[in-house]
Amino acid sequence: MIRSFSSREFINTFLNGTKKGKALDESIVKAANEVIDSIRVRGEEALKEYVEKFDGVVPEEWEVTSKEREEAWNQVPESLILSLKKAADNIKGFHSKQLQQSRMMEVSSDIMTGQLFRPLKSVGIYVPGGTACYPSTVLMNAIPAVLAGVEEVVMVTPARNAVQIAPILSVAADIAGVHKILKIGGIQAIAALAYGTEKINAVHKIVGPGNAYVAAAKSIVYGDVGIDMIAGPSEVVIIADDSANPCFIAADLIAQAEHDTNARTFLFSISENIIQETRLELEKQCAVLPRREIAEKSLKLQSAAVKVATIDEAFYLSNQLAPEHLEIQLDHPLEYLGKVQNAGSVFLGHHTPEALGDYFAGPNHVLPTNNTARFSSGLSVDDFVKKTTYIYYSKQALEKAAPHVMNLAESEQLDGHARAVGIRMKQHTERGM
Ligand code: HSO
Ligand code: ZN
Repeated sequence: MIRSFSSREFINTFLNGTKKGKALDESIVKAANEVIDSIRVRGEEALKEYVEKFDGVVPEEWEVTSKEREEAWNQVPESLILSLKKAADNIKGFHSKQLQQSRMMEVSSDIMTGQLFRPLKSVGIYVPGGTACYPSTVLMNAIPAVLAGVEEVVMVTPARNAVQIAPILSVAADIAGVHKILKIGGIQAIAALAYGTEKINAVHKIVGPGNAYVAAAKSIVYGDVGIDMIAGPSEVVIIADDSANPCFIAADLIAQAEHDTNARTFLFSISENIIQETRLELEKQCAVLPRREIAEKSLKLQSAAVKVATIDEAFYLSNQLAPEHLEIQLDHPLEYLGKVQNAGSVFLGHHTPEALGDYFAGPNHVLPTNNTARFSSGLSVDDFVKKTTYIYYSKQALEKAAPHVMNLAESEQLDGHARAVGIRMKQHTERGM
């Protein structure tokens, strides 16, 4: 069920032709544009129309009340609440180390330059309802925003029959510190967050995963508000040699494949034996998997095993692909970190399955997909802060810099710029300073 490819075949099949254009379907973009334009222009009235059209019922109020949020706690098992809290602690611990202080880079009585770090004022977090209703995603998106100091973190998620959102999502939102939850999903939710309505405040950035409609909507509103990324299907690369356990490899490939039929799973190994045994294990483990159909389809269509000649070749392929997740199932895995150029997140050794990072270890599970780890990174506190630079020069410092600034301005034929400096020099001399 996992097909074999040579390195060259792998690159031709999985790398060439996976560009973003393909991700957004034209008819979906058209539909999204229509909904967004209506809500932007007509506000609440249009929002209600679309919620009714797509979800059947309009909630009485968009916002989940504090009473509803309290009640949700009684509907989630204690043990699950404990696990969510432990995960949240780890995620907070990891992300709090990403916080940066505003800083002066150069300080003298003459010259100061520096950077101010300021949180975004308001952020929207999209959380899918339906089958991909993941409390872990609430934690991963909201915790860095709250830590960054965002004043208003608003989560949007569709309600079942316009009544209740999934209690586990509400509890996760409380644990993460989400300020407001709105019962809206789909394109409508993105439009309402981006442009606001009479009852909903517009936010400055929208993050979080969603289906093709949500992805199209995010790409349309981008520019008027910030967005995190347009996520493609989830991916994992596993690099393994004979020290690896084929049961573990197969389990991790399946964990990825069960996400959806487009999820992509790759095994690069110097050992033909490991590839063969992993294949057998995949059959065995899929047979007893509740999401067997999804996983098998994904494994059949979107997976590859590549027998490589050397470990370096495995890393070469992985760096070309820039996978969202990279598992290094080799002994002494830390020694290989230096070979990683492009990857969203790396899982080291035989006892660090991706699932550990998806839920619990602390680093974010919102990661760049579809070859974008060549130039971008997973979600972090940085996504929720702006950096404003500042400069101070004294008279004397400006005097020293003036000839250079004026030279550069004149070379660009921007006399106004040169004069803005020159006029100050003149005043210095006229006033005898
Ligand atoms: N593997 C997904 C995250 C996730 N897994 C959520 C389980 N729940 C993308 O990194
Ligand atoms: Zn996962």
